[in-house]
Order: sequence, then structure tokens, then C-alpha cells
Amino acid sequence: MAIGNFEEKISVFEKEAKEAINQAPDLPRLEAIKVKYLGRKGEFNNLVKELPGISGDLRAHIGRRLNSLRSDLETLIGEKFHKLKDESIEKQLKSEGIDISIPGKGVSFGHLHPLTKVERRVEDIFKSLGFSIVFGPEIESEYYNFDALNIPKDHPAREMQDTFWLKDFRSEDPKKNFLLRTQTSNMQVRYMEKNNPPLRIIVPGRVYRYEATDASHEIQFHQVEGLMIDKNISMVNLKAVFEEFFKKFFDKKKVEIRFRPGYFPFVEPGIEVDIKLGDSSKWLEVAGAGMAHPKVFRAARYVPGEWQGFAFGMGLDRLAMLYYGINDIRLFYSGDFRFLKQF
Ligand code: FA5
Repeated sequence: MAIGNFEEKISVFEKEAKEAINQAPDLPRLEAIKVKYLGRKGEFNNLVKELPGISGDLRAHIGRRLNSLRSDLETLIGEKFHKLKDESIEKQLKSEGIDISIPGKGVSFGHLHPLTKVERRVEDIFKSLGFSIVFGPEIESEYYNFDALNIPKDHPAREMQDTFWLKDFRSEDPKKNFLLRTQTSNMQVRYMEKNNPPLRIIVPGRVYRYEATDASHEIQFHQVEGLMIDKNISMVNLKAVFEEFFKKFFDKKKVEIRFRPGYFPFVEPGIEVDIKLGDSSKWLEVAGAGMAHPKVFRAARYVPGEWQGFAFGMGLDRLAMLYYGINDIRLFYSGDFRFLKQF
């Protein structure tokens, strides 16, 4: 081949390859162009194969020309590669439409159950009145739940609190016969046995009764027992504690308190406590109470004439209903998030 023709051929190749590289529309096609021109079986190597046919100094000259052409084309391909890569990232970002001004997804937090909130509120108020908080067992013996509270077997008062018995733990001995406690009063004798008066405690906790449910009765609910034993304690102290408690609990909202005579074998006299809130005309029973019975002192090995005290048992769920304006006690354990999210 005449040398002029070969140089011409190289120039044509150079022009064509550079144009193809510059016009490559995307990365896959750039890759195909690279293979076509610079690949092992590509057009550049076809030119190189023709070199041995050229003689002497000219071969060296053409060789240098081809080497520099190869390096030019590689640089060009490298630059085009980065350009196309940038373009494709930009296109992707645009198509995915990332808008950094859109607010992030909120992380949702849990919160306390309304009954827990009310229980803590009640605890704080009684703490401020000098009471200690004590907890007791929910699985209890018949003895502490009934007998020690002056409610022996076959006593009609037992029928007032229908009981869940633990069928694998039955015994003729009341101390070994187990049940789910029906009242937080189970802690009265338990606590007095281990602590000498004077004392001032509350016992919040869960209790269970085997009874039909309705808007104000559940089979599982919560009570707060109160016990204050000292010298010279009377119903006046009980009334004062209730008044102070309800004033604080309802944040100075108007609360009327009514005491009705009530019967509980472990107090004498016994009362039922009703309250009426704001301008409502409805009384709601919230507690049973009274002066601790001498028989209960005896069960706790206290000398009855020496000490007096009062005890009360408030329905915590009923308080929560009044506090939040809830009209059905069954909502608390319905597991309905629409209800729970409101608190
Ligand atoms: C008692 O349980 C006594 N232990 C209270 C007591 C303690 C009296 C100390 C004297 C001295 P009673 O069964 O009435 O009493 O329940 C007390 C309160 O618990 C009621 O006033 C009511 O507010 C609440 N309560 C009772 N039964 C239910 C129920 N099924 N569901 C929701 N709350 C209830």
C-alpha cells in the first residue's frame, strides 16, 4: 500500500472514531464504540496489523502516530464516559423526584395507658398527703382476701364478691386455698402483720370478680386501698382525706362528696362514697370505706383499744372514667387504638 493512502486511511479512521465517541448517546453505546474501534479485534488493531508492510523510518513514524492516536481516543472515551455518567445520575435524580423540602416521616411514640396515668396521679396526691405506696399479690389466699377481714366461709358478704378460684390450688385450709384477689383490702392484714402503727399507706392494684360486665362493671378492674392507723383517728379524718384528695384529683373542679351507710364486715361503721362532678346531676359510687373493725386488728395482732384507723377502697377505673369523661369502663381493655390514642 502506498504510504499516502495508509496515512489517509488513519485520518479517516480517526475522524470516524472521534465523531462516533462524541455522539455516543449513552453508556452502553459508548462501550460498544470502544469495542468496535479499540477492542482486540477492533479497527485500530487492523491498522496496526498493516505496520509490518511499511519499511524503515516511515514505520517508526506511523507507529508513533498510531500510539498517540490510541492514547487520544482512550482519553476521549474516558471524558465521554464521565460526562454520560453524570448525565445519567442527574436524570435518575430528576425522575425519582427527590424533594428535600418534604417533611420526613414522623416516628410514632407509645404512651402510658389512661389507667396507668390516673394511677400515678392518685399515687402522687396520696404521697403529698403523707401516704406510702405499697403493692400486694394478685394471687391471694382465701385467708387474707376474706377470713382475716372478718368474712369467714358461708358469710353472706362473700356473695357480694363472686370469686375466681384457682382450681389447682384448692384446700380446706384458708391459708392454702388460692384465688384471684377480689379487693385490694387483702393487703390490710398482710401489711399490719409486718408493720406496727402508726401507719398511712395506699395499695393500688388489679382485682378480679366473676360477675357480668356492663358500662360500669368489669371482671378485671383496679382499686386503691387506703389505710391510716394511729391514735385518735375518726371518721372526720377520713372525710378530710377524701375531700383533700378529690379537690386535688379534679384540679379544683367542683366536686360534691356523699357518704351513705354501707356494709363491709371489716369496718364499723361502714360507708359507701359517691361523688358528683361539676354540674352533673349524677352520683357515681367510687369507694367503700369505714373505721377498721376490732376483729381485723385482732387478726393483725394489734391491741384494738389502743389504735384506731380508717380504711377505704376506691375504684380506680371509675375515677378514670370521671376524670376523662369516659362512659363505658369496657373501653379501657378493648385494645381499640382509636380510643387509646386520645390520651
Ligand atoms: C370493696 O371492694 C371493699 N374492699 C372496699 C372497702 C375497703 C370498704 C376498705 C371498706 C374499707 P366494693 O365492692 O364496693 O368494696 O368496691 C369498691 C369500689 O370498687 C366500688 O365503689 C367501685 O368504685 C369499684 N368497683 C366495684 N366493683 C367493680 C366492678 N365490677 N368494675 C369496676 N369497678 C368496680
